[in-house]
Amino acid sequence: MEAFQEILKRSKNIVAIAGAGLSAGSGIPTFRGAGGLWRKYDAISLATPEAFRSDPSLVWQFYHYRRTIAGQKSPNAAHYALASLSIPSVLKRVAPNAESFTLVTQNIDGLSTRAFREVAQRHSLSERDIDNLTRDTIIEMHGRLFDVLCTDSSCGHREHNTTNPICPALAGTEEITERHHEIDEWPAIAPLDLPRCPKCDALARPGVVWFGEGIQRTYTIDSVVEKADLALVVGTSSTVYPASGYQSIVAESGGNVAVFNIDDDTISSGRHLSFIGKCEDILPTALFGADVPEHPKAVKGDESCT
Ligand code: BV8
Ligand code: ZN
Repeated sequence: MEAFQEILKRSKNIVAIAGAGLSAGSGIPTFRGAGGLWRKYDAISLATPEAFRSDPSLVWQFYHYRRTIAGQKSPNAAHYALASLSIPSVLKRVAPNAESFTLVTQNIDGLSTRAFREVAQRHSLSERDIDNLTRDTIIEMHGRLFDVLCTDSSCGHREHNTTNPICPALAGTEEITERHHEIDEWPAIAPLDLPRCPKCDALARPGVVWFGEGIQRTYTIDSVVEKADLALVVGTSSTVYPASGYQSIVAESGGNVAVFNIDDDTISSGRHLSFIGKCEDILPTALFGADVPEHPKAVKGDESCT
């Protein structure tokens, strides 16, 4: 812990690379964890353009299920700890030499952005500052669960829509999903009854990045990673590219890498510090030592989906 705080004190450009483990403490299943989606549903096969083309009803039920869960959950202490680093005055306190902090998250649940908005409001930042800091310090590289995107590329309308169910035909299907793991028992919803683009009425899709699709803001991320001298790798199995490659870019450029994970099997060699345990328990202390900022709304560990 001392070694980490020494490194924090002299770091200039900090990047946090987060995965499903960051939201596990909020009760959102990870892809691999015991109750994780990966086992129940082969997310790779469902999270692809091919799957959506061949069965949009199935894929929309998969994302409706995840929208329903994410809509019921709240950020945990790890979300708030990272969100606090997006506040310049707080970053200065934690890392006095830091010029920048950027969170690059693989999560599409929106909990990091929600945590930041709350922290920023408590620091009485203006709405405009909150929007600018959110844009500049939080990168949702795999898109957002509550974004919907028109499938007609000539229209390309994208909007943030947290309505649940997003269309009447999906109502209640989350129950079915919960009970029946056998995919073929999900109702076949006609494409005309699935979410449609409010602009051109074409079929709409979840605003997330599917396997085989380019990630969001790739050039911004590359420039952040290239200049970073400290990477915080939080709750990720580092199995999906390009996200899993960023920490070695930081290490290869002489930077430090600190890993926060319940498993120590994600630890690779080199200039690494590793903190094994629940990130919602360890990260706030590692960053703030004894004076962890209070976050009244942070969910306590009993919701965990580790
Ligand atoms: C692309 C959104 C090209 C959708 C997701 C090179 C080599 C091999 C393969 C590839 C390669 N380059 C590209 C590929 C293909 C592919 C890939 O990486 N495949 C893998 C399977 C090998 N990559 C892509 O397709 C990427 N796109 O390459 O496009 C291109 C380029 C330009 C232009 C056009 C095309 C895009 C990949 C993005 C896919 N979308 N999500 C959705 O969510 O439905 S990926 C999704 O899975 C997540 O976002 C995340 O990235 C990944 C899951 O990983 P984790 O988040 O780490 O979760 P996991 O459950 O695995 O692990 C949780 C960890 O937390 C564990 O370690 C656990 O121990 C820990 N944990 C649990 N609880 C806690 C905890 N830790 C701390 N505290 C706790 N409480
Ligand atoms: Zn459209």
